[in-house]
Amino acid sequence: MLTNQHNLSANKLETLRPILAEARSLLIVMQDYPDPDALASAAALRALAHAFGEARTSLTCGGVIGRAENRALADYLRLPVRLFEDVDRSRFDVIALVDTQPGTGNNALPREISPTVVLDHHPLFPNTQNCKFFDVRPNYGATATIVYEYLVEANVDIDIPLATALVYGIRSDTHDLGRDSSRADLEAMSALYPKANHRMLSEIQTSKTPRTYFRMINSALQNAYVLGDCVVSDVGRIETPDIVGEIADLLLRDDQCQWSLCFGVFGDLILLSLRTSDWRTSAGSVMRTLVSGIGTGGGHRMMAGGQIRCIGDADATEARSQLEQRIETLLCDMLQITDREPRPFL
Ligand SMILES: [Mn+2]
Repeated sequence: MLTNQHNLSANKLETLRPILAEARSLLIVMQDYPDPDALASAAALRALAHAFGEARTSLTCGGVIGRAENRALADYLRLPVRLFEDVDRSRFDVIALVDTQPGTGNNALPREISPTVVLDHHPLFPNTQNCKFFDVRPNYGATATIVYEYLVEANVDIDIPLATALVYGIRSDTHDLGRDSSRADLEAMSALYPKANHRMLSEIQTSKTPRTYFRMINSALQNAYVLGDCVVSDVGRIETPDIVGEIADLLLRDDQCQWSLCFGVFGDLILLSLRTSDWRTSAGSVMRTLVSGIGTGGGHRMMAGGQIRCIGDADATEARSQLEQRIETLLCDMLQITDREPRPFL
């Protein structure tokens, strides 16, 4: 039996309970390219809704589940994730956003639609405050931890697959509790870990991945260059957006740099992923400045993401390199990098 960690006020649960209990149908919307935290949070919210009432539940996203690990997780959970545009949203009486918020630019919910429920751990967006129910805790390392607390407070049984997903979601968003995590994440992990399927955790983490993945890593490394203590790479056109974050994570492991920035082109978007191991400056606030006026973005202290919609052809290298140079100049200004001559990484 899991014990209540007292992080969640009973009041919050009692506000959410009737919303889920009275819902006939629940549409859960994740980010366009859901990560393990989003998948686990959506599965957990579905479990909560099913414990409270009889809502018919659909899980949706605007894109695809990209990374092989994330697909393996969704398969293990038997999560039917549908494309948002294939669902008639007027047929749902409750819409919930998990691990994202209305108007952030990374989910498919049209801006004019206000969801009923928002559960997230990114900084609070202004639109969210107009929603009927929202619980946004930027100090938490994972949305999965927030939803976990609701399950515990409501005494809902957490089965092995769900415990496994929550563990994987928390682990992946916090890099094994080492990055942007809180005491609550540790408490959730401590309670859930013994219940998780450890063989499955290992299988998900080492799932088979197509050869294109290795080509992408190869070109990211070949193209990388160094500005001050920041390593930068443009991976060009990508098949799934998650790769920019993965490459930024990989490049941050360089023992001579405290920052990493990765660009990628997806559809008509230029995606950015920023990571830091420097505690003095927040990656999230740097990212907000980088995309200010030209795109959307944000994040946490050590990791952040952003996106810029291209007016012209995103593949046109000339326009893209101008944009990237503008961003690099801003980055150098903020990080007080004086030597702005790019040096090859390898
Ligand atoms: Mn998350």
